[in-house]
Amino acid sequence: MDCIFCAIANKEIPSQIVFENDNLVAFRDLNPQAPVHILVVPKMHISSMNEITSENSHITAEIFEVINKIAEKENIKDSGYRVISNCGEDGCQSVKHLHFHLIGGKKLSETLS
Ligand code: IU
Repeated sequence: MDCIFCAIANKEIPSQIVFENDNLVAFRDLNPQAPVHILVVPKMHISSMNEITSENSHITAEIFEVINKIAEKENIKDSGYRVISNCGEDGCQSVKHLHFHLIGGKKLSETLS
């Protein structure tokens, strides 16, 4: 299976990693939409939010534990930030490996759609 985020997680493709542990990796988005734009992804291939199950949901929980630590490191914890996971076609998910966008460092738009 060809998956770009699996390749990034396995260090087959270089990226700017800001955090990593056994289960997940966080790296800077190649096309940042804000001063801070980091993608947090499970190392295990999970295609999207639709594939979160009771067997793998501990990794998603861990991702959310780590997100606020990264926000602190990036100095956006107090000012605030947004976490987004696009899912499927209408959600405009372009990479079919579960990922959470951590976006901040500026006042974000009030509209989500
Ligand atoms: P999306 O939610 O699937 O649309 O987001 C995919 C993101 O992955 C998007 O913001 C891209 O800029 C980003 N990205 C990346 O950082 N590095 C890559 O090699 C590829 C996409 I392909």
